[in-house]
Amino acid sequence: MKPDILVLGSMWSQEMRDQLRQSFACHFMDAIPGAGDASLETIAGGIRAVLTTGMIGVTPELVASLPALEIVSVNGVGVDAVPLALLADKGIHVTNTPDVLTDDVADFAVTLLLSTVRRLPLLDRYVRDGKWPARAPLTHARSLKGKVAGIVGFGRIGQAVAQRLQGFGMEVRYFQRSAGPAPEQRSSSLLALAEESDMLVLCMPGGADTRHMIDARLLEALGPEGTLVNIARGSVVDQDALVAALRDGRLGAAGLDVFEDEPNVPQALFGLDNVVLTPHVGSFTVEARRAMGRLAVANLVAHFNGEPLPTPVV
Ligand code: 8YV
Repeated sequence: MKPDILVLGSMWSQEMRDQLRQSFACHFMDAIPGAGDASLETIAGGIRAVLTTGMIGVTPELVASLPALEIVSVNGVGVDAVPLALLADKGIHVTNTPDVLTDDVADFAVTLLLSTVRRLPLLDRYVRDGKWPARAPLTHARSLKGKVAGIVGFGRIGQAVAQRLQGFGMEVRYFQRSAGPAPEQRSSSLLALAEESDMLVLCMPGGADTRHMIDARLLEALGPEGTLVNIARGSVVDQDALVAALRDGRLGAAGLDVFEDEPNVPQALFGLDNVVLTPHVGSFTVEARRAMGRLAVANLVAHFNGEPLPTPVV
């Protein structure tokens, strides 16, 4: 008999759904069902695995309602939406999809940085709105070469971003709490990094440990000429402080792919020309999403075959 699995999220392609159905009895739900949801109650007792997205994760309530749960497979590298300690306590495995998305996410971080400093959306609007023939004034953008890029979180993605930015002639420094590679590039503190950097790229994991790590003081240190790029999680930035700093010109510019309450984005950002906004799409390529999906399924298949998990979260 195929194991019963709960598949959360609306982003699964037909290819993925067909592949999943070959090995599992699938119960698809767009989001985590609310308490007392009848459609979950009828199947909850038999669910042995949850396949979920990085953003949806699972809640402690959902875990409590699934007595036969053995494994949670996250289709994403970030596991901040998953109660890891609770799952470990219960002996429930957790897997994610590292590596296969690193290059595309790093490419996107650079795309967002360049779009922000070169103000690509503004220039596109300039042409579409017919301002070019009218010779409407435009101010010069800024270059990357010779500037300091500060990377917060120097894991796989942070290092891939650093490599790319070095290729643009930037000096790279980083900060993370734990020791990392290239100790000579590590700033003594996050505040020091913000003070030393022209552009700050956020690549750290989300979750309680990093919540609001980028606060008003940090933004102030980055300053009116500084640029912030966030491809990590909305939670790592104090969003109200960010909006205020951008609005008042205390922070130069920001490229934001992630937000505190997705898909809701503060209206106050919509009218600002020094901001580029994208809808959490760092890994949103055909190639990365296909590889992520396959790895997320491979983890489930390995578990039910009694084989080692390809990418357990440790
Ligand atoms: C996705 C992500 O948005 O990997 C992550 O942690 O944030 C993204 O790749 C998401 O996980 C897709 O399910």
